[in-house]
Amino acid sequence: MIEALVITSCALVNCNATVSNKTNNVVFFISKVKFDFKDRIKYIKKNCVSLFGYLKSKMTGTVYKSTGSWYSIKSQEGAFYECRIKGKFRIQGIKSTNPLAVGDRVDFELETSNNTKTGVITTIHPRSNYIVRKSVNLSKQTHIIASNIDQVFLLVTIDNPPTFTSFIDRFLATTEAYAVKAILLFNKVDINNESTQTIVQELSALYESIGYPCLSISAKTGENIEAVKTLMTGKSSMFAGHSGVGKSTLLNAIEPGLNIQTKEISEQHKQGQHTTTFAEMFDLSFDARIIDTPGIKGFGVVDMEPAEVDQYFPELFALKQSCKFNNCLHLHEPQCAVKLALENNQIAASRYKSYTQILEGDEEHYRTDNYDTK
Ligand SMILES: Nc1nc2c(ncn2[C@@H]2O[C@H](COP(=O)(O)OP(=O)(O)OP(=O)(O)O)[C@@H](O)[C@H]2O)c(=O)[nH]1
Ligand SMILES: [Mg+2]
Ligand SMILES: [Zn+2]
Repeated sequence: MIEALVITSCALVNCNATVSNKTNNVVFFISKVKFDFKDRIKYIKKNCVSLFGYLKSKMTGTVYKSTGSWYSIKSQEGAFYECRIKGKFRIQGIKSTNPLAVGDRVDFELETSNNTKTGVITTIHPRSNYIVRKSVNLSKQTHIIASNIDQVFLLVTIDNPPTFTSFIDRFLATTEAYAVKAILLFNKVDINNESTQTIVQELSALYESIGYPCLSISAKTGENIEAVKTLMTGKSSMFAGHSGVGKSTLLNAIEPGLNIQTKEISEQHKQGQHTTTFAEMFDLSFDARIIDTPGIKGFGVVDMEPAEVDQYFPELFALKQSCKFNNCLHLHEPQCAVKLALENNQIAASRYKSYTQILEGDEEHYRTDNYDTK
């Protein structure tokens, strides 16, 4: 008889059957077991095979793509698996049309049927942040565009298609609310004329002054693409913006091997054609991850109380402490520092207008607005 130290799992010692049910809590301990040599080898073999088989089938990964009920998940080891959610799967506190979003970290278990390995997602890890879009139609449903991102690039074009300040401001208010860093990329500068170039300059000056970095780029000619790559390095980013602003074209310019589908904007409507239909994450060759997203039409702001909206307009919020009333909404209150700054052209009329539109829940008219950077 030999006294041996065997590393095993308590669940395995008791009964193998319990392991498959008890998915999460494998407790390791070192037990003193007395065996003769042969039994010991058998015991170790049997238990190690089951233990490693069990551990192997339980994996952690990141959602790279979601197409309806299937999710492409990249495991920590770098392999892709098609996975689905079994049964009811709800995340507390979020009512969204999609329970899982690109960027989510999940645990999943592998199953083999008909010689193909697919996964069943069992757990979602807490999100560090996420970007939500609320539909502006009657349903008012919310959709999580992406999660666990370091920064979002909002692509803006002036008239091919037009991106208005009300849309930009709604988007930026959401990034503020969800604590995601935002950068503005004014794309298609190669086709700017004098007047659209002036608008780009004015908008850049405005948003830079508030604290949002701005870059003028051309995905077509490559202008400033290296600068975008520098900002992306070492980070997980997302490209957002209306359909047709050039999100996928920019991604192809950054990483030509990807060959993502792009399409001309419609001549007649000057709108994109919703070419990208699912958000998808890509690993790039220079230590960066990017999520390409479908074009956003309207952008409803999610669940903001009137009293908190000014928190998501940094330059307005900075003035709030000088307002006479500490619960000032900056509408008709006396001695309001925001209104005073507006009269003195210290804050932009377009920003104040976007603020009041959000405050009043006006989600119908903001898309028809024109540029007004004064
Ligand atoms: N002139 C010019 N055209 C560009 C530029 N970037 C993109 N485009 C064109 O704009 C059109 C739309 O580009 P996409 O990359 O498909 O736009 P998208 O933002 O991915 O659109 P969705 O997938 O529908 O959301 C294509 O015809 C591109 O060639 C640019 O910098 N300059
Ligand atoms: Mg696209
Ligand atoms: Zn005020």
